[in-house]
Amino acid sequence: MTIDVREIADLGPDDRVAFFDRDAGIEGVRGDVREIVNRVREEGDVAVREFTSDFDGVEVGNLEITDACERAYDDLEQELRDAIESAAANVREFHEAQVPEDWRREFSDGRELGRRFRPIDRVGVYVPGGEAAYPSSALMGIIPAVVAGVEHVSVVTPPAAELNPATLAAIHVAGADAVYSVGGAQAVAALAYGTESITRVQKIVGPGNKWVTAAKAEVRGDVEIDFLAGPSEVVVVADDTADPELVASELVAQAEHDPNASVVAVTDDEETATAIAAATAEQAGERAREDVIREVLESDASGVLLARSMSEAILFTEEYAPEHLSIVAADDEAVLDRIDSAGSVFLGPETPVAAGDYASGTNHVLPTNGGARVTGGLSVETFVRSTTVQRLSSDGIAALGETVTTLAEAEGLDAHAESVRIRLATDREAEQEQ
Ligand code: HSO
Ligand code: ZN
Repeated sequence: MTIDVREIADLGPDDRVAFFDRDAGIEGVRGDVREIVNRVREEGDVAVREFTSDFDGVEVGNLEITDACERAYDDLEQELRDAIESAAANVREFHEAQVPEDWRREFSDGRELGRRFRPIDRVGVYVPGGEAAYPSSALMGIIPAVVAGVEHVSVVTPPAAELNPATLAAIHVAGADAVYSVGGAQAVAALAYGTESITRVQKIVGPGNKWVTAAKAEVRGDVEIDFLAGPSEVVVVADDTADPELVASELVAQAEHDPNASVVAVTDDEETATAIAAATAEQAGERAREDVIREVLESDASGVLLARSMSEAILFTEEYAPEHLSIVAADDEAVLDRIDSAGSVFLGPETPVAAGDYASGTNHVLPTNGGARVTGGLSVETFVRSTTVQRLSSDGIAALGETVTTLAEAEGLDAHAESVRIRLATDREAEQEQ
């Protein structure tokens, strides 16, 4: 295959839509998903079993498979077990560093204010199965919840004639409390509303296919969700110092996930652009998942872009708001300084996205389709709620009194105003004297 280098300046409106409105493809299944969700909500386990039989072709006995995860761990080959343990340790360490601390401080004029953080009680984590059965995603979804101190972490993962033992083992290592063999929209509905065997949770997180994502959109409101995560994306920003082979390896790597993945390299150097395009085409042909990769590289939403300057490359990237951003440039920190919207950033030639996908410690469950403009990926904060706490001294309420009463009266809420006046020392003394 050959890959064309396109100039950013020449992109037409349709090209821009392809790059900037990356659709998760969920709209087309919303209707079907609504029916599944409603049936599970009304009929519980009966509906879950029926959909599992229809969609997964499996007659599940016991829905709960928590013990099977431990057995899978015990039976797993040593090398894979060590890799899971060592990735889990790094993910745990990075997320432990995020645990927010309660604080209380004296502000001016007698106001003591602070924040307190407490974990959510019950959360559900969707762990994909089937072709995209990723043990790494089990670690990324479950560990932050466990580190946050969530009391009960439920996991759902699609059934199969033979479940992926590494995924089950990773679920065990990550520390899930209960694991259920159910996938798709029916799994999301079961977590959202509860069934006879599956306890209802307060928040559902984790990536899945479009049925799972559409189901998360459907139950949102009745239950919290993290965000709607679609197919993988990467933007590599490169200057003339970048090694085209390394840049190409990043594009090809994320392209192998899914035919709907989006992979883009953007550079201000024509020679680099041409070399990246050639190396990408060549590497694509050498990978086992060549067909998937080819489909991605042939789509309008992927490719190699030539910018007239690094500024233009940076503006493109900011507008794109990629899930993964790799920066391979002489002054990568200066490039990073000018970009605000990216899920996870990888700096320098020695930092492949795959490191974060698996084992460096950062989370790989990240916002796609421009979600990085408004949110980050899964973290400990996903699983905690904050409470504000305050105490006013008598000076504090005295200093604040007039501001509050004036605003309360402007809103026509005189009981609010009175609740302040009743506390004002002067008023109270005056009353006592009467
Ligand atoms: N790049 C994917 C995560 C993943 N990669 C799992 C390999 N396994 C989405 O961030
Ligand atoms: Zn990946």
